[in-house]
Amino acid sequence: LAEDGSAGWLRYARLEQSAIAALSKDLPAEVETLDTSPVVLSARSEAQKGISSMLGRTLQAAEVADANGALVLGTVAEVQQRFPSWKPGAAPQAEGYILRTIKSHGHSYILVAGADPNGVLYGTFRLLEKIAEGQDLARLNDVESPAAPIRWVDQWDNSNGTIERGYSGRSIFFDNGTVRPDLARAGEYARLLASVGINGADVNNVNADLKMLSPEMIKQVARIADQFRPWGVRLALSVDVSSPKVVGGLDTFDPLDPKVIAWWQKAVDDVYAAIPDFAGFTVKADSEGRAGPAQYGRTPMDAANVLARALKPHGGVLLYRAFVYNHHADWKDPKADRARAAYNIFHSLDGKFDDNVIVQIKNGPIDFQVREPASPLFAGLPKTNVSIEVQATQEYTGQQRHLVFLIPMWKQVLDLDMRAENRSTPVKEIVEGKSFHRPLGGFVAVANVGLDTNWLHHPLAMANLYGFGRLAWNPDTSSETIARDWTRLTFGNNAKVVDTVSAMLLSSWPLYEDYTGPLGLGTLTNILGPHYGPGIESAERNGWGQWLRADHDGIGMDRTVATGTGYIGQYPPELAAVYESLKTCPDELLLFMHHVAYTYKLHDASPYNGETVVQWVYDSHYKGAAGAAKLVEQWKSLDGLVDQERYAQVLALQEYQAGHAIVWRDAVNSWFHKMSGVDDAQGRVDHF
Ligand code: GCW
Repeated sequence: LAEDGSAGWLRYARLEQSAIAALSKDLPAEVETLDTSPVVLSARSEAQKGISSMLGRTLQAAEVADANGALVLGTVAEVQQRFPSWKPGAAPQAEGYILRTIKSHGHSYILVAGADPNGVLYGTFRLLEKIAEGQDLARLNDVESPAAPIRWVDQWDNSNGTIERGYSGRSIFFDNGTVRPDLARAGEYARLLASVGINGADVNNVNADLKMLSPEMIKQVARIADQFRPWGVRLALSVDVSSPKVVGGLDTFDPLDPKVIAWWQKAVDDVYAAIPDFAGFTVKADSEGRAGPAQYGRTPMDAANVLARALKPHGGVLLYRAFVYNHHADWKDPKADRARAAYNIFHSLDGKFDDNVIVQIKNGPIDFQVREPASPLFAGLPKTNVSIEVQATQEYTGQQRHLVFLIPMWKQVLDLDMRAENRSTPVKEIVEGKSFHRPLGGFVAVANVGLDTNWLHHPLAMANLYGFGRLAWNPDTSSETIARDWTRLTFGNNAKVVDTVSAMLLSSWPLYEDYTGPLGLGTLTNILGPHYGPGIESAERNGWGQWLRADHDGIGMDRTVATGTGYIGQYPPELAAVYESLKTCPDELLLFMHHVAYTYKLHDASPYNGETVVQWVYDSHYKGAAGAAKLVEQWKSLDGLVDQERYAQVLALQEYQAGHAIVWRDAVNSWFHKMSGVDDAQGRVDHF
């Protein structure tokens, strides 16, 4: 059987006969829809599609089901009205749902009761997932609510149809300066997003087309919103803060100028006239050459609030990115430090942003490297709404030509306890709004799917998009659960397939780190070129601030308060103390936080076992490359258990990755050998 991956994880593959028989006794023959909103009608058609495909059974739509049971879709209030004796118990929060099986006259009614239409849709997808996994339907009893209201993807699509940092073909939204005529893929994308609870999508590059807010463009992007609407996904746009000048023809875009304020108000009103459920704007300003309020001596707060006030009456939000830094930094200045930038700029503005502004913070303080500490800004804005931005598109992590399952990386940041106010404040609870009682907040992933049939090029890369949705819904979900659930939906329930693919996924980030950038040093990709492949020296002696600070004696950025850039002092005191001291700083972040000799000894405990920095680099690179070779063997063990098309695609990619891992290994090891002059204790690196 050939499969092209176009369905993503929504394959609804036919179940084994035994599973079909077991499920069928509890699955009614009819579906009754208590609500006629487009989102609930999507839920109904999805249920019909999924059940017919997985079980080979027709689910009849009925206005009022007969007495033989039904799948019932509606809001909690509607379901209660339909079954007055049903007691919902704990109520779901906004967009949440209840899944419950009740018996009436010996027949099963499966209730999907949403807090609202989106909740009904999410509950239906969850039910279908349970069916796909062959779970018992007789005693459904789930109450689920999302962790936070903002659960968005960003696309970095340009209106000419290219995608910045996209590795899977051209834009599904734009072509040739405008929205493409055929938007079928946009609707399919929204369906995939909805299936994991994602409720917003910003469709254009944060390096925004200056004309995005022109009337013609708004008319066009409204067509994308039409595709999203039945799936409860709201459209958002990235806008450039110079729009009042570029689109509006004003002589200024100073956010405090009354003409500018009035222009934004009108522009936003026009957007809502075309797109009534518009979600809001994302703003990148004063960053990497983009225009910004700094030009007029204004702050991000000034700009954010003006846009937010225009959006507010319509229920829109403004996501202002904290990715603001100087990319012409002076590498000769030992105190210069790009990692400090976001906190330096935003912390003093805490409490001054309007309540529909969300400051969007990248997971780490630099830029989506293979390992970074959590941005200190997460703990630095207790009176501001914040969201975390992660990157599902693998810019620095192999560009979907290497397998890197990013969920464990994101979880490491989400789970990190910042110890703000000397109490438990894990990043996930900060962005959920729990830690500081914020009304808004959440999760954003740069996704960058493209026109490639399978969306993300590497068939296994879709696990990152799926997993992002799962984490945004509930960041406590384990990486193992996500890996296994995604594999079962994507490749079926065969135990060997599920075990093998999830093991591959779970090992992939650590082994990629092993053969690329060690000990918190950054990915070591060529940052001046495509951000792909080894380019160790490219980090040094330029304005971009991703410095390794390597010389012949030692390596690493000294970010301590005592002798370095002072970056560590941006963390709350308890966490700062952990990073400041070489004794307690975790080795995986050692070279991010400290400058040490190549012969500096790592901690005694496993996996470092008291090795020197340079020997660790040699060993981990051999280990990582061996791990990449093992992925090939693991995948080969599935020959015959996975359809031919995807089997062949993944095999080719894993073989390529195994080869490229050797290129990486040798480039990094020879560079360290040359820099340090220290030989490999095992004599492997002497051939350079
Ligand atoms: O990671 C860097 C990318 C840029 C990107 C920027 C950002 C959209 O290399 O391509 O620009 O981050 O996040 O704004």
